[in-house]
Amino acid sequence: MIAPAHSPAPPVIHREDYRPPRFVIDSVDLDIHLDPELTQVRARLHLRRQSEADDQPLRLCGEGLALLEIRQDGQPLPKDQYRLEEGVLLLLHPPRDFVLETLVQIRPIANTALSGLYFANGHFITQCEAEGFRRITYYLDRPDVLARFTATLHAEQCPYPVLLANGNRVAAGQEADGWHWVRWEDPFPKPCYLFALVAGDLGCVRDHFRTASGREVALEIYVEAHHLDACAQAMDALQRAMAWDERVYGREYDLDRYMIVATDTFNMGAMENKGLNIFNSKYVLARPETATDTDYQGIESVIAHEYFHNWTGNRVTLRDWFQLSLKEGLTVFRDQEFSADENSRGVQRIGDVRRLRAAQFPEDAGPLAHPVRPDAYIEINNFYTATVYEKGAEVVRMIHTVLGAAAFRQGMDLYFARHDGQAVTIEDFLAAMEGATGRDLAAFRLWYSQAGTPVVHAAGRYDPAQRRYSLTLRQETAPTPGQPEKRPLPIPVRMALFSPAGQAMPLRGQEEDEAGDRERILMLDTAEQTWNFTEVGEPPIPSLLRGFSAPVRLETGFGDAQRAFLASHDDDPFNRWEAMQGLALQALLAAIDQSHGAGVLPELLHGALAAVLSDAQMDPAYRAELLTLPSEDYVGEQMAVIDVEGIHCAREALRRAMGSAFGEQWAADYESLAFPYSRDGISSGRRRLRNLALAYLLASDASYLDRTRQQYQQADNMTDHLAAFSLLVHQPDADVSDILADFYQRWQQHPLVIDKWFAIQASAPRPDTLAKVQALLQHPAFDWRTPNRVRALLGSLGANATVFHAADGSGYAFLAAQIRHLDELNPQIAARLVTPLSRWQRYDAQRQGLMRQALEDLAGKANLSRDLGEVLEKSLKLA
Ligand code: 0A1
Ligand code: ZN
Repeated sequence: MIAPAHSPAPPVIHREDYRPPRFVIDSVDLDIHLDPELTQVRARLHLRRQSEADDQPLRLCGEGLALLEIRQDGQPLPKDQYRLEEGVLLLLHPPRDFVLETLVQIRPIANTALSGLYFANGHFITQCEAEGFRRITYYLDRPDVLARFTATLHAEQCPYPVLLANGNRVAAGQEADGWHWVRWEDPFPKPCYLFALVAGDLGCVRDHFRTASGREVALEIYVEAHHLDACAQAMDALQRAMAWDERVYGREYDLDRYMIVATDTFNMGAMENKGLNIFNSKYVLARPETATDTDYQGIESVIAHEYFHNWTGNRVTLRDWFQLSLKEGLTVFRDQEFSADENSRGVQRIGDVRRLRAAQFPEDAGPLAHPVRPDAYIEINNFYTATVYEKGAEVVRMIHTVLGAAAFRQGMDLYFARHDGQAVTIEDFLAAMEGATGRDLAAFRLWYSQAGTPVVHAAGRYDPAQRRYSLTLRQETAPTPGQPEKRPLPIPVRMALFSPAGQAMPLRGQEEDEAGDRERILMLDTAEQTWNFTEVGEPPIPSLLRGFSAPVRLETGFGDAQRAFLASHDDDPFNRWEAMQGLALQALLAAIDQSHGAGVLPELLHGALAAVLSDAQMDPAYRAELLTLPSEDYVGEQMAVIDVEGIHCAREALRRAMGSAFGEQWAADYESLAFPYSRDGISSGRRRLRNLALAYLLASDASYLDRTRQQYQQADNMTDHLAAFSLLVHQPDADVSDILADFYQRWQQHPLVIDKWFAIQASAPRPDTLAKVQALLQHPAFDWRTPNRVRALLGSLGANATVFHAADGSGYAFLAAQIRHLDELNPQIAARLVTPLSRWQRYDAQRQGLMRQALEDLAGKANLSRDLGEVLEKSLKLA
């Protein structure tokens, strides 16, 4: 009998084990013959040993490669001079300085993991971050090896007229049998994770940008020919991002050509390959008929994000993958600031914080919690997380806050001056900030190494005799896996004090430098600290953590009276919104607690809503934010044990109550906000508010079903069409099969719209949803190999609280079965889909048992991928 094959536990990579590379690669010359079935990659690497004393073998990474030839300085390498091991090509006695030439074969059509070189929808695409290049050729696949790349691509002219790679197109020609070739040369040394190639039949939208120093840069967006009309937003956003980076950071683009390629088959949002960004088509293609306002917004921010990487990520790159947030946190911060400058700063901040709370806070509180700079990983692809991206951006934002914009810019200038062309660490970034400003950021380093979300408790005391107000802030952070003890962090708390009449008071204390400003940043950097404000004539109402100045949970001990006061008087847009959310949250929690269903609006909430509803001067997008209830997930986050049903019922009841209490205002808004379609921010804000009004009307009055159907039929843009569609499909008991069929019929030629069709059905809070999703797996348009489609169906189901958390565990078992299947095809996406199951500690005992059971069943699977294995192991460890 043959013993069951147990693959050895995959190695854990530790940050502390970092060693500089023994060899550098000066240049890489790739010659690639592209064929979906069998692609041949010839690579010439000029390698040089770093140290005279070193005589260790050379280990090159390589996965799934068939080695056909190997030569050293032009001569075939004898078999006893090298060894092929799992994932490694070992050269036993390499010279100090030599050219290694390998020829390997790969099968792009069989690459369903979408890492390395793959073939999908008739195109060749690469994705090399983090470690995909080793699936293309043998290489030192690590970010601190920077080489000059040349790539010559050969392919059949007919299906693949367009051949792209990084840098400058230097030569091209025809070959026998209808083949052609193009050679690309990238003058900037780069790590291999930034290598890219694309081949296919693509059309191109061209424009240009003149840099501040007067260079013309050709801008090219490559899409399938039928999408050429859908690239305007992407092009416009790119030009605005280029101008912004010059204006705000003094950074110009460096090549003569900037290319963007859109593909329907991509694991992530987009990728910043040098001079040749590859994008999920979701973040490029938009027309008013097919893309919502949210889609347009997403395009603007992802286009900017990838563009900004050219300096923060590419010109200055990473020493090792533990430093991932050096490029990601910084670049998210930059794209958030860009969007804030281009749109409404307040609305942007609210959205950024909402995302942080929805994705990062739960991550930080669960079994997958890790610091912004992790200490260990098994599979780096599992660390492209909300913590590395969004919390990383918050840490950069705090540094920006404490230094001020001008000093921060000096720090950035020094960072680029010192490290252009280098592979560096988060420490180098902080040292540049310190070097340029003379400020000490020692304490801030803890934000990079300590996981978990701090809780800040605030308590105020007013002494009328002394005319003094004392504010005490106390912080604590709960243990996270591997970090039982937590230390106090430096937490900048931006604050103001309001008089009972609603005026921000001058702030005076013992320190001389206080000129009586009306806003201050308190630096809480110990476990507990008290600040005294003097000459305070009346008991003030504090506005704390303005603009969400630190990624913490704030416990104020406020009552609804203070919240209602701030909801009407706070001049900080974020805190005003926060106060409104707090009022609604308290109403929901009270209703859940007393199981009374939130059928009546508490008086203070009623008053606050009425004030916002009657304020016609307010920016409609901001107004919509103030009138939107906290999400079910956010309410759940505030509970010791998440009561899925209770939250849903209470929130629906509150929506109904809000609908009927203000029926006339909603109806008036709905009518008066109907404007001809236009793409500007005011118009999209109006659409948002108008669709919110419709949602409240429909929640409280079933006769609005007809009006909703009418909007669905008559809308001239996807925002309004989809809003109505979603309301109809999410009706708990309406028969909407005609609408579902109609929508599919209309949009079947548009994959991005069909993704919405899948997603909205899978997020319906209806008892028949699981059966529906089960059936949709068999739908001809469902495709396991297209990540957007899989996310639309299975990602949405996992986020659909009442269905996924059905008390009988059917949602858990279903999702686990699908993940098991997906892991065979695309481990990265499979591992990501586990997230909702990993949060089992937050539910009641029965659900906990069922969720763990689903995780354990998955963990017992044969041939688990490293990606899924790591996530399951960590999810189950925390017993
Ligand atoms: N660096 C890209 C995101 C990205 C990360 C990993 C990928 O494959 C594993 C692909 C893209 C960004 O931040 O935009
Ligand atoms: Zn990024």
